Amino acid sequence: MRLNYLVAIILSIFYGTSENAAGQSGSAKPKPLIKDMYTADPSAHVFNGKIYIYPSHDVESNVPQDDEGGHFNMRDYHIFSMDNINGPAKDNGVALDVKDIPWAARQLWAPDAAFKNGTYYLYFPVKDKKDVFRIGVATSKSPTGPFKPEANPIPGSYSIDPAVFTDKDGKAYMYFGGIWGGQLQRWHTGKYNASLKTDLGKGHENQPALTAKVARMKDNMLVFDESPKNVVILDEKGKPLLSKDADRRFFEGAWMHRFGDKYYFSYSTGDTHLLAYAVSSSPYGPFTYKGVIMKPVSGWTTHHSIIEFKGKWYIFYHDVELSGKTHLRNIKVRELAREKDGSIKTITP
Ligand code: FUB
Repeated sequence: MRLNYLVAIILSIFYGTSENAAGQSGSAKPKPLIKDMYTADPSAHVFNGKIYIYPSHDVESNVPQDDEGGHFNMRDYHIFSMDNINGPAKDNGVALDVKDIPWAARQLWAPDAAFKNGTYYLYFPVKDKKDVFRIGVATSKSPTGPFKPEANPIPGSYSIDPAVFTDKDGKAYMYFGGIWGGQLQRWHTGKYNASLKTDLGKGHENQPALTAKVARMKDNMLVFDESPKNVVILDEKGKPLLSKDADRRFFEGAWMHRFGDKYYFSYSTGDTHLLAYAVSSSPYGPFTYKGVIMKPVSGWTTHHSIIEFKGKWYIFYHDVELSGKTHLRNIKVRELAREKDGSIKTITP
């Protein structure tokens, strides 16, 4: 028996069918990328030919589960790097701690990152001292930090889940927002209303759904260059999705990628647990709903990012394989497949 064949058999006894570190090849199921801590909401980027993952760092803090997500009580970020999609994912230590953000109080939720003019930017949602989610920014000369936060949140920012997309012309846009615990509904009239706990409530089911927001960033990447605008998603008849359309309307976890000359806005439908997408010829939309990227994973939340790496497309996401608990998640990656027309094939995790 040849030696490499023998090695393959031994490996398959330990690891199942032949697969890489991320568990992607053949019929193998993707495996958690990180096993020694809980990680979620992975925003992946390719910087200098390497993959960097900016996830939430889930911890057990014994806060009971509620509709506002109090049980997601995260305190710091670790950034992971991978030389290739097969891993391993290297932990680069604490990149930012809530205690070092002067205006922040609690709950460091899903972050994202960007690079411009020799500086890396880490964008993060966190509740301020009045328990209102704002979006902050921190800078570093290294993609893995440590990051130094600005003294105040981004002026005019609110809600959660920033995703910063830089277009081919160098213009960068922040997509953000999340309903329920993400507080987007509280800003519905432009003024904060703490009594709106989840969606807009009864009577709004037949109204256009709340939308994510988008704002172009100034060249310094620290502030918005315009007032945030609505990311409108239309149905097949050209009508905005309605609040009651829970299988298709935006909930949280925005992501933007460009494929050819089209802009793909993808997001979580929250309480219906789908990752869905909509397409436009402008980064501002309006977007037309196209379908489901991923069916529900184990755990309540579903949150993703999409990158191109060495000519292939990948989706980073999370589930709760390691813990079985909604607030203690683990990130994974798998390849994203498309039809010839660019539409995304639905993944059943
Ligand atoms: O991780 C906390 C929150 O859960 C995120 O901000 C949401 O997108 C959801 O994944």
